[in-house]
Amino acid sequence: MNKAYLGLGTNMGDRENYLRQACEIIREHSQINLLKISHVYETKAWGYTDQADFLNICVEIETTLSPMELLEVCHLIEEELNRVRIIRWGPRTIDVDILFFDNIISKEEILTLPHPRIKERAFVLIPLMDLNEDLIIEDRSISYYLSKLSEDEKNEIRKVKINI
Ligand code: X6L
Ligand code: MG
Ligand code: MG
Repeated sequence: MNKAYLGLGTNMGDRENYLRQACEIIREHSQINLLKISHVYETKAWGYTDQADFLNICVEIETTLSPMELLEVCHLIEEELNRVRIIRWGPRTIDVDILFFDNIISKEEILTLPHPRIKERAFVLIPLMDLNEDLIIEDRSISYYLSKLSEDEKNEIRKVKINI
């Protein structure tokens, strides 16, 4: 069994329900065990900022799938939940990203591990910290990267009382 961390984000329609459905697909997958779900955070949009706020979570899983097979499952979840790509970095029903897969470091364009942009994204770092404070990227802990974020960035992240 390999341990992996996924980041999920949604900012269209019934966001809470999309998170639940995505977790249900993960939970029911015969080759994935869903171990832990972070708190749910409401976050201001990054990248393309003129869009609705997101709900973001991270989950910890163990799996017998390979990284590429897990990536296929992530894409299947996005398809199943009717994700349509119109605007780059635009609104989505669900986005499922592989953040870490064991200790694998990969520079492949199709699947870069750890996820290349975790370090500067509070909407990933904060839910990841709920799951495991000891994760390392480029020889530094995620708590280090979190400490480097500005107060403004952290203020754009709000824990909400939703149970997935
Ligand atoms: C300059 C240029 C600065 C690009 C930042 C940041 C681009 C993040 C894309 C960027 C830049 C992204 C989510 C989101 C997206 C999400 C929240 C992305 C991809 N996904 N905002 N924006 N949560 N809050 O899950 O992350 S689009
Ligand atoms: Mg993403
Ligand atoms: Mg993605």
